Amino acid sequence: MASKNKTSAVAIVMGSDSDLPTMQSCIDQLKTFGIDPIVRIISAHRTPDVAADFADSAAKNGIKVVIAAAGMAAHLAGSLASRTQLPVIGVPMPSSTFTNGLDALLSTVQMPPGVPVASMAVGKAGAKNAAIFAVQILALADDSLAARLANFRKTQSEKVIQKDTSLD
Ligand code: RP5
Repeated sequence: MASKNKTSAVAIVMGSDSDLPTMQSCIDQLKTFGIDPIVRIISAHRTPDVAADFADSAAKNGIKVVIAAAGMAAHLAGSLASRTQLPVIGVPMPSSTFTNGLDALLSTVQMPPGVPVASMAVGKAGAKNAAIFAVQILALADDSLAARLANFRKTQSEKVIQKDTSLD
């Protein structure tokens, strides 16, 4: 089914298809928790009307968390957050060779008081954390998801301990 028409508790919106290779880790991470996200390419600047329609209808379409990824003057997360009460997680993309993502980081994180965006780190680390953070939000009302999250944390710890032990 085309992502435009499917339903999911999580929507990933990115400003350009050039963001997709970075955001693939977000999609993949969500899928490990059994969440198949809606994935859209919507630009705050190039398709502002589509962005407004998406944000206005997100909650009534069953979306619970929006993940918004954009680079350069990254207004996507903030502009979506201005039109929905859903939590919006921003992921700054390292698309600009000029600042390597610092521009997008500041554009995403420096929201004026009253319209927050939960900003992640720049690039793939932020993309992965956005998925985990979305799961943490959804797990508040989903015991099965909370159990999967606990298992993820346990496995992650075990892997580090194993690496530490292997140095002996
Ligand atoms: C942003 O501008 C996009 O999110 C992307 O990170 C950046 C460059 O876009 P393209 O020129 O690659 O389409 O809006």
